[in-house]
Amino acid sequence: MEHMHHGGFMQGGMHHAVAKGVKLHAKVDAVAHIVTLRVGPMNLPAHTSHMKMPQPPDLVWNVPIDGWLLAYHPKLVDAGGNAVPGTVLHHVAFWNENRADFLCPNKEEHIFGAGSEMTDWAEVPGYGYRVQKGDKIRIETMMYNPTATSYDKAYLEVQIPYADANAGSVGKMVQNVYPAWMDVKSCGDSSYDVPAGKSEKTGTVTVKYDGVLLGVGGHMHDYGRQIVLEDVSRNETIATLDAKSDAQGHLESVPVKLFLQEGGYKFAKGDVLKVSATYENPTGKLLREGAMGIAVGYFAATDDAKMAALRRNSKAPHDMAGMSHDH
Ligand SMILES: [Cu+2]
Repeated sequence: MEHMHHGGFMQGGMHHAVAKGVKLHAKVDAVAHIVTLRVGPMNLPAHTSHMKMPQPPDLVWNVPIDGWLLAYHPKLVDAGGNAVPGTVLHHVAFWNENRADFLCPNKEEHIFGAGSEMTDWAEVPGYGYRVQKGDKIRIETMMYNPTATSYDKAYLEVQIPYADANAGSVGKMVQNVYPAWMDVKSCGDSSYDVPAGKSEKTGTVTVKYDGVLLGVGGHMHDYGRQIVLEDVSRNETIATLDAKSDAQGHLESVPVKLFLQEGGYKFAKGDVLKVSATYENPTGKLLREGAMGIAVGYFAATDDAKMAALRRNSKAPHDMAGMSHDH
């Protein structure tokens, strides 16, 4: 069977050599309640594009706890524990193979992602992502090295604080959240071509559950300028996020807007959300698959029991995304 590129968040249509010897190592600190995932070792020669770089294979983390994942803190280190700059991470994406996305059920639930900007997913006090022991989290990592320095035996480390469901009162206080990826490509593959100059791309997605959006950030690539999220059904702008870039237009960060004080931004089943991404590409050339435009937030459902329907058995095929990537 043709093995497609899964949820297609970032790897659609790309061919890479597979890096040898890259393993996933998971360490659980049951006292501090922190899981540390480590992907490596990876050799990253200077001046190597993501197409030329042999890439780590997809790795699967078997969740060893019943509870909630509360935050994701990514960093890059070498074998001696010294920091390696985030610029060599093209992206990393975590997918729960046991659950479908609540906005785009054709995709798996995409529980964490980061690029060169090394987005830190901070804890939202009182909320967490529910996992069950044995859940399979697939980790897709893509590296590159645009710098003049080669890195030998680099590791991607992600620290994940968690709460234990079986630890009495603590667990009972955590409310379930679901990652909300609102993409200008709607429920398709996220990458698209960005033309020279200023351009805008827009997509819509329909909310299928009542609930609240607790906050929203964004994911864009270089030359990304702005993400706007609107609730078309209510004729309201939910958030306007202006990206921060360096003088060359390389993306540094996209701000996060929180709605916690208002108790979240209310979504009703049937609401149509519109996402727009603006790019200003100064290279004078069309950049093939160079862009993404995604508003990323946390959603809490009014009736959480309904979200159980998104669970899939562990035999869920990788190609559930139903997207046609060319190989
Ligand atoms: Cu991306």
